[in-house]
Amino acid sequence: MRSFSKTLLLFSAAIFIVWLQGCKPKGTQSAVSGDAAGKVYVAPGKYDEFYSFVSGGFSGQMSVYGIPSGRLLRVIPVFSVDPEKGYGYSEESKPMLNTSHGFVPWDDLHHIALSETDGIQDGRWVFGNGNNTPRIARIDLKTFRTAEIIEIPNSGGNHSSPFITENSEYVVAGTRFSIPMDNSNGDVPINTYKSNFKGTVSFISVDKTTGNMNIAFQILMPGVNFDLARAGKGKSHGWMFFSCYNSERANTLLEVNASQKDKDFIIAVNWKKAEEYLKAGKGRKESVKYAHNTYNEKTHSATSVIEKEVTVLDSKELADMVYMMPCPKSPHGCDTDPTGEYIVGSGKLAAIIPVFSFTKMQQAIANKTFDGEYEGIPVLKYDAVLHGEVQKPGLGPLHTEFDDKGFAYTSFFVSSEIVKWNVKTLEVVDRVKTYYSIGHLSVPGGPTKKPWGKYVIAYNKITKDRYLPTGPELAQSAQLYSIEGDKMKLLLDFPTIGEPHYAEAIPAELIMKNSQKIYKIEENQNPFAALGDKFARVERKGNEVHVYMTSIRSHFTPDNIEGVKMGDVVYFHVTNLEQDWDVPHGFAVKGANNAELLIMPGETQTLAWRPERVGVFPFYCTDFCSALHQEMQGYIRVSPAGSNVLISFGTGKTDSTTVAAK
Ligand code: K7E
Ligand code: CUA
Repeated sequence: MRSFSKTLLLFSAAIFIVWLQGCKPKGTQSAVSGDAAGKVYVAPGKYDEFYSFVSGGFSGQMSVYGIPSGRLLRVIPVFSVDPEKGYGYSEESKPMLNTSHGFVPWDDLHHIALSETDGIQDGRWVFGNGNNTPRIARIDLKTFRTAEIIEIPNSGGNHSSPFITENSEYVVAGTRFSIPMDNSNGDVPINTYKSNFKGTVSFISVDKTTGNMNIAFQILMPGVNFDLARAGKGKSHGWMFFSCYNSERANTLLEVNASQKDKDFIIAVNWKKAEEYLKAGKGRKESVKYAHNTYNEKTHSATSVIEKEVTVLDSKELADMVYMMPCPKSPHGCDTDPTGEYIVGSGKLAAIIPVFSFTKMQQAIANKTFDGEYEGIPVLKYDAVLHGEVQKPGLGPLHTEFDDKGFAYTSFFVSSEIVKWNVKTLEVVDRVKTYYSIGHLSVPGGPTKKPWGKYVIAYNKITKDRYLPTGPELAQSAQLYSIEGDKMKLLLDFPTIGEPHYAEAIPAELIMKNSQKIYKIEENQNPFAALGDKFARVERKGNEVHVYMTSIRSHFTPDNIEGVKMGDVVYFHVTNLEQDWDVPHGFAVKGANNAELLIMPGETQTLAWRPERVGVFPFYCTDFCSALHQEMQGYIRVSPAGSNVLISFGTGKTDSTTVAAK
């Protein structure tokens, strides 16, 4: 009886949905079943089950969402300046964006890699790539702040990056554009591509304790375009797999000229072998130039060092290190399953999905089952390394993630769907529509040895009618599906920031327990810190005026400053004396050609200001910090050059307002 009325209810709900769709603009579909809301509802005051780290694409940042609610928790500034947090504006953070090209305040962040121990996400760090000016960033998940950025030399467009090995031994980066190498004469005709342009893949080591990155070695590769990659795991640990396109090595109109051959390659790199060659001194030291920037948690300051050398191993000269597996056609995603046995290549223009077998690949290498070579690198016979092909999966496969039950989920851009298939039998078992034109997809833990499963999230490229219109540009659209049952179920749409490509989700408990609440004031080693109101002062050094300022609810010390003259550079070194969680103070001054500072409890940050006119300039706290936040303000007086107004400063002095400096 109960089930009958339930069926009736579902039936009438279905009619209602059909009726609803009829009223919607063409193309808009909901297809959500009745219990979806309950599945994504996280009650006020409750936490989400997963953090999802989402790349910001052309925003250059990373954003953090709670899953299943789809609530935006934070935007982490990485490669782009962020005035909200003073990132790239404060003197302390500017060096983070230094490169061999100078200060580059923007990038294009596509891929996320969470650190792993034994192939399982460990919640320590998250890495992201800068696609434009080749860089990799490491974000510390204690603070959700960018801790390190390393530039990649011999690279043009760091797309195939960062992909991480199962114990975070390396994050790996393949160049999207092949280019003349940095130490060669770069001034060559572009149509000499085939002779002068080369590719590289870089192995950046990650220190087990500190996370610090270093370029361990680069492998010189044929001049193709590297697209994506995945590390082997389990039995294939020690190998890295890269997809590449443009095996035609075209340098113009790639749309046509790089789509000639019906197969490109998955390139398999034996990095354990590369390590042996490196140890045996087979690497070539090459002079290059790249920036290596680190943020020091004690001084709250970044430093940038220009490094001058990199070790290169040549794939042509060193045997048994690199092999090519033919892969139809212009592969994009290259993904390894949780066991490490299967390697999935997703050819954007292919009608099938090829799945390669690591065991067969090992046999083919042992038996030298080659199909000639490509630029000096052995090409393995397609049939010899193939586990099988997924037949009629959909149109335009891009990326594949895995669950904990032996299933793969592949995104299809052209046919706008996620297709679920059995990794062993290659049978398609389910498909759902995405709205619209999905790019990457993400299963929590999906790229690791231990997928957490439960959901798959679609990151769609086209939004059209999913949200209220907001002029010519619409919010990017992500969609959450349940994968707990046999059939995938759409639960939620949520808007995202920038243009997300990849994202990785991880159980919240692996991160939240380590989350830092404040910076301890007694550990503050910023050379410009004022560790108490009594240390607040203003000092002139030639035409530099250094204001050592403190902030605490609800005043600045000093809040009246005089004696600045035209031609001076004023450095406001603001120390936030608070030691409570979630009490940042902001700092902004009228007319500054700069952003605000947002200073965390116990931290010191510096704003440089070059006054361009005489007058009295207000400054104030930008972050609503107490009932008297609006009172948290002050004045700085700027006199003409050559004026005889002495430096003086104070807070709460009502007679002459200020105290003259010695
Ligand atoms: Cu958008 Cu990984 Cu750059 Cu595919 S990539 S979608
Ligand atoms: Cu401090 Cu508002």
